[in-house]
Amino acid sequence: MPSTSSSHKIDVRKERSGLILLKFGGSVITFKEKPLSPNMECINHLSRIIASIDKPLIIVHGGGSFGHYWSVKYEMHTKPARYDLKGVSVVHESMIALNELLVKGLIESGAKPYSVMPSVFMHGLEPIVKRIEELEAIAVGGAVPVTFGDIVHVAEQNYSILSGDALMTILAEALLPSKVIFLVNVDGLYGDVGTQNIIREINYETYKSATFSKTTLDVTGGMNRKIEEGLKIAASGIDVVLVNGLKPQRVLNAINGCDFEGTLIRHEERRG
Ligand code: IP8
Repeated sequence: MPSTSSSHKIDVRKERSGLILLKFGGSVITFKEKPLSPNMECINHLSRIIASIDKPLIIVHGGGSFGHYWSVKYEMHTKPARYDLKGVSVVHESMIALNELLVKGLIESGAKPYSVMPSVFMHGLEPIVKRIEELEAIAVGGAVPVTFGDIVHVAEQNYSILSGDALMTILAEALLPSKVIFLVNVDGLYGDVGTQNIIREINYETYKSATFSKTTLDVTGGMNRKIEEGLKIAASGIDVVLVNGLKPQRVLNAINGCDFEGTLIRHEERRG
């Protein structure tokens, strides 16, 4: 069974470039149940943390009550299709609006965000590796690229939702950051329905053999998808952590590589 000890250290010996890839979950930076409502208090406290970090960093953010609200209304999914073009415009605009709120919060806190739409480094759903490498160059130079889940043009009149979680895997596989952190609105991955036990550490084997039901994972709100993406990233040899983004000290500890509270998806030795 996965470990449930109270806290643990990230294996710093495995760190490489020093780049940190950080996802601000939509449920952290917005109030998901109320359409188009940013959680400004949270945006501001995360912004202050980012301003205090002196490490190369790339931020991806989710859609929360902005992008998800409109994509549900216009029945748009992660499958390329001919969606209502009004919906395409509205979803895209809402993500730009949320990105602007976040970027403004970051600037006001003294960070140096540099907003980058996914279409800059993605050709539809395919990564443009050279463009992704530019994001790392920007981060190493001291600015913080901030990108986001979006609706992307695929071909002709086909568009697709590209989630921020999928972007995390794409960026991680291209850049092999030292650390990948998902900020979520819960304390980590819960072990079972009805218990408050957080799974402290999992890897591919323990996850597949453990008795998490799909229902359990769904109850934690989109956690299943994060774990699946996290396992893909861990397969590239990178530790992935899930941390409660509403608890600033935990976020800071995870970024700084100190003991942190949350779930660690332990890296696998790199294949090939
Ligand atoms: O919140 C979704 O990104 P996510 C983006 O990371 C849109 O799944 C446009 C719904």
